[in-house]
Amino acid sequence: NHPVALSDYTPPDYRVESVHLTVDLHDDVTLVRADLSVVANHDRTKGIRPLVLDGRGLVLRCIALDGKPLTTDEYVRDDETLTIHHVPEQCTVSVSTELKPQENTLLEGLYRSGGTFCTQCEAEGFRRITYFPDRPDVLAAYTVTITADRATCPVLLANGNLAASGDLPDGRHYATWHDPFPKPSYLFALVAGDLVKVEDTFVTKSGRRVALQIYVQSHNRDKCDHAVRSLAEAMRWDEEAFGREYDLDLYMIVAVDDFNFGAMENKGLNVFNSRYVLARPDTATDADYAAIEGVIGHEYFHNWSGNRVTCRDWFQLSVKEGLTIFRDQEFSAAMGSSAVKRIQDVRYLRTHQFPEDAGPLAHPVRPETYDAINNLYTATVYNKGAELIRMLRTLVGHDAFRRGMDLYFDRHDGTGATVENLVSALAEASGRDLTQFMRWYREAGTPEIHVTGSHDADTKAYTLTIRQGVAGGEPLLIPLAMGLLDRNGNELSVHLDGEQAPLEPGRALELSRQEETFCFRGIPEEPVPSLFRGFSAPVRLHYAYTEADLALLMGKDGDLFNRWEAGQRLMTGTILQLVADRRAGQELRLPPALVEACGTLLTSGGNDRAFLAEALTLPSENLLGEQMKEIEVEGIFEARRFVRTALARQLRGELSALWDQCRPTGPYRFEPAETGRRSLAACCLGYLMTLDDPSIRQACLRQFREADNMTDSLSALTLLAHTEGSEGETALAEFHARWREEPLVIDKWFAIQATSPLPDTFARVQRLLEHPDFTLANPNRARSLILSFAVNNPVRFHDRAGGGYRLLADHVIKLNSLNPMIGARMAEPLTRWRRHELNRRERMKTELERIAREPTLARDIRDVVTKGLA
Ligand code: BAL
Ligand code: ZN
Repeated sequence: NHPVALSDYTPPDYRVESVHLTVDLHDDVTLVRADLSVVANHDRTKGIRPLVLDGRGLVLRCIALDGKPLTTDEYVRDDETLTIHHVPEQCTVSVSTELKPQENTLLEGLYRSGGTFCTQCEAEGFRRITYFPDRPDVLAAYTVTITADRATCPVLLANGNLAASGDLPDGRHYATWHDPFPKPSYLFALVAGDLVKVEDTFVTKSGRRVALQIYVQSHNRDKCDHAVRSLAEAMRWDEEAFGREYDLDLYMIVAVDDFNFGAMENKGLNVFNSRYVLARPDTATDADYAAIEGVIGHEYFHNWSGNRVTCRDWFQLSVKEGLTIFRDQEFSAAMGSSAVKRIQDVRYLRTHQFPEDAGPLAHPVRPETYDAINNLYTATVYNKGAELIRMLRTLVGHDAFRRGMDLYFDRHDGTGATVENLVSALAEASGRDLTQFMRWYREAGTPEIHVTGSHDADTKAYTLTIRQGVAGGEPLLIPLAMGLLDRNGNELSVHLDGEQAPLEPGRALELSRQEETFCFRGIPEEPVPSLFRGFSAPVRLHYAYTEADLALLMGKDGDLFNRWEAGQRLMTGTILQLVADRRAGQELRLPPALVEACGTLLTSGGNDRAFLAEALTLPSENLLGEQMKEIEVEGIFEARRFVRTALARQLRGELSALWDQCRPTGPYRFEPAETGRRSLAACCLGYLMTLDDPSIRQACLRQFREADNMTDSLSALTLLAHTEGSEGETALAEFHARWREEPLVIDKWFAIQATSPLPDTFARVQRLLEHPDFTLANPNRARSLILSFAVNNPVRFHDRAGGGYRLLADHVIKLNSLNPMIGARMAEPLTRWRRHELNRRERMKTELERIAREPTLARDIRDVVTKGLA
């Protein structure tokens, strides 16, 4: 029954009104009994349809209909379903199954992480716990009783509110939880273990008290403050920005070490990958703190955009994920620098989503078909999906957007929504016809926007001609936020020919045709256009900026995002030219324009240090590669390194002075001014470390040893470990010895080594795979070593001998039986083979073919490999 097609969607034949679940947890065999109140949801005068329940890998003990056990000739079972042919209009179906969570390495369904029983049900994990119509449009009220050994599992949690608890014979105990909000099975959660609780209280805007509880292993008790604070901030922000209030008396978060996703928004009981909960200044970096704030916010915001209003089917995944990413982006922007947040989000989109959209795994934000649902949790559905919401807000305006969101939440509360439902609510609230916008949800691919400008000195008219090239040919509706600068960098009034008044600030032009022109009047001289301000649409812009144009925009554009963007264009153009020069055997020279522009940033770039750090950061090797039809791995690496070193040589004085100004003045605080200071310090030190100066290396080693926080310590360690010299080995050994008991810190230790540009990195990665701290069973650890190497170290992963490809394929094969969801993610880099030169192409493809030949390939991996080879 694969692939699944959106066009095949039909409403469920049976609804489930309520579920009573009893889960008896044991070290060997866990027993699950589910009593489902089932109601027919089809016209039975036209025939009685069978009740089909989903189930995978289950041991069935017994099944009964209204209390009467069914004999084996009354139902049919295969690997994925259990079908009962004769079902009354309304009945209770009782199913008993046996599980062995301790043997579940998939980390889907019920499993154990470090002794804690926990669940992950999105997308299709619930069917690994019991037989059930496991689809998001079957919403039921759940009552869950958990029984377990009191000594090993003193804490028993499920969704909703605690209804009862008490002792049982033989040292066991129980807890019964009731969740009054009907929910799909993917939001079910259960946790049982020996955990401690860190608590706070939040009073909602209507005055209700909500207990906020974070459950962790006792040794992590001192790493929860930031998560609790982030949760309270997210709750307040959602009340203010979206008018959304929390609806239960209790909000629980449990941190577990073994988790496929980042976190999961189960109603009232989020289960989190511990990396998005645990933080102490000495164990977590600023980036970790920010990610925790963002992910805690994300899961919280799902309470409305995901839980109260879920998705009707998995094709509509973006109605909860794209929308919730947009909401968490806005939250994080409000907590810190919004321009820097936007820069980071766009960099993420370009690094992860643009290549996906240009390769064999490309799919629309709302796909028409899928093979393996786990592979739909993509940068396209999430991050491009968020861009679509952002464009909708730009098109309808902030006020109408807010009214539209209110309408959407009110209208679809307690149900599963579609993309049409979401866009219709915004259309109704704004009075706009958004039909054309729906194309964004249907088409894969990144639109290419070609812009030319022409100025008529006599009429003082300036004309922009804009052509959109998009897969499928039909034009998209695209908001173009823009401005015009004169040659001194002053903002010109943007007055469209034929309009009464200039364009209001914040209003975007709208592109809706294949080619169109916009004529502006009263423009005395050829201006410099600032296009797609704030990255107002997820497109690739083609405009022939000169170096002088870019320098002007970098220094003067009123839009901070486009100031950064201009710098990135200048850097990218410079590096790609050097790649070509290197290929042609020419001596590499750094053009003065870039030195001057960076020098200006260093000396008079303003007080926003976080922004300055972003502006001074060269585009990554991966982003540079994306600009080339055929990626020149070594050329990019060498040219980028040349630019970095040459800039450091020519601007050494300025870099040292700024680094000095960025020294810490007090204990660690996670606040915008301080994170900005630290990131600028790391940026300056990064340049200075390219100078191969023993005194700078010693200063870096001192920073590594003496910093009171992980941010400064780790930035120094990374630079030392990525530079020739004995200090790197010394620091790595000290770091491991100090942090051996902290898994999240040891993940960093692995990742730093995996991403080193030094020539011995492949051999080191091979050694690290044998390290006693390495395990493939823990997704964070597997990602920190293997994916970091494959994704974030192009020059070593793509070594011409092909060892990196073999290593990756070997581990995909190992994960095939252990954890195919993670295995599928690991196979993805190999699917990009078409972008490389012949030798690499062949070797990458050979490894994909080797995986494909595995006799029993899990669906998740087969899906990626098949698409990668197609
Ligand atoms: N729903 C899966 C995890 C997340 O996006 O929050
Ligand atoms: Zn989400």
